[in-house]
Amino acid sequence: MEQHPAYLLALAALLLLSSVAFGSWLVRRRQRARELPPIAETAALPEKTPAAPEAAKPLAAGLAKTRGGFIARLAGLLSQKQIDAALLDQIEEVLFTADIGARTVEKLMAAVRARLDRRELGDAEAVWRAIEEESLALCTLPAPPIDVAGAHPLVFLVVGVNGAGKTTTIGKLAAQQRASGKTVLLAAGDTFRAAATEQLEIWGQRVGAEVVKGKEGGDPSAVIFDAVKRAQEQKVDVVIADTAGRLHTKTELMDELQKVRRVIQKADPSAPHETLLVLDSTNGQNAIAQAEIFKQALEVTGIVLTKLDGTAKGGVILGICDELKIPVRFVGIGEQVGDLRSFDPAAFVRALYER
Ligand SMILES: Nc1nc2c(ncn2[C@@H]2O[C@H](COP(=O)(O)OP(=O)(O)OP(=O)(O)O)[C@@H](O)[C@H]2O)c(=O)[nH]1
Ligand SMILES: [Mg+2]
Repeated sequence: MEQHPAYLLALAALLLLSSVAFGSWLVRRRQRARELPPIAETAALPEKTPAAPEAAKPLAAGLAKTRGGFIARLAGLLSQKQIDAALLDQIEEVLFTADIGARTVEKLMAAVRARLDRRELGDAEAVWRAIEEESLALCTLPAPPIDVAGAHPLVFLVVGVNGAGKTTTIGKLAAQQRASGKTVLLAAGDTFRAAATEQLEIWGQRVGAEVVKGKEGGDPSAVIFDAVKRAQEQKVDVVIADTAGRLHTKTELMDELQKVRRVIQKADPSAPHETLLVLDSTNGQNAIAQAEIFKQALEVTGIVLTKLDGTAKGGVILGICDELKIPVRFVGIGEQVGDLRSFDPAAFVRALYER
């Protein structure tokens, strides 16, 4: 019985000590909270980590089908040493099968024949190099670099028929811009096709870019105008606008795209800074015919040639450069985020003809 008071005393002392410790901890915590500035001032939304384009596959790998197609057939022909008229005809035939286009093939062959006449090409190897050089000459067009730093925001308008690869290209392009430290706003200007906006939103989330969207069936010009205005207010570096690839008629589509351009110019008279026409390389010569229609309606400043990985007729790029005289800006060589390459004519031709 005598031990009870001592036990109780110890317990009371323990309680007292812990409440003092808890009290001083509370006081310290309050003091620390007072020293910190309010959350709103410090906790700016974290910049989303730029989505680094996935491990880049070599350009030559993306061109494997074309290299295995007409390029392999050319190499087969040129493995023979004898250069005569028959061989030149055979070369011409192979080039015709590559979707390069008749006029462009004729131009290319005329240049090769002229060199042969001047006795500049002594053997098959020299003929091969001549074809390569003439190909490079065909796709080297004056193309001032895209001035990402010059315009605020830089506005890309992306056009092309349905399924050409516009939205995918926008996603890849946005990823490139984010990886180089730019902020990007995407404009969901394809209000015609159900699910087009969702597709763009998935890309937006993936690469860390906000998407400005309107109502389904709404006016695409209004959506893109809003996006440019918002980018101006929020000092966003780059706006990339998606558009419909199909309306009820082709004329309607061209009218709509022309209106989009006019309305963008109300937000920024210098925009759009780049109007990119997306062409599907698997459409071959049809891609060139499509491009002519867009070119008549709009001031197209650059071509994006997609799905080069899916065709053996990558020679279409030579026809596109030669017929349209619009610089190819990018090529798509797959469905992954890293599968968009800036078009460098020399690197491209080297990857194509490399043996
Ligand atoms: N293999 C391959 N597929 C591609 C490439 N670019 C786009 N695609 C595919 O092509 C299909 C159509 O691409 P989209 O980006 O939806 O085409 P779109 O022009 O936006 O089509 P609409 O919205 O219908 O006008 C998708 O399945 C893409 O993954 C490419 O470079 N290579
Ligand atoms: Mg689309």
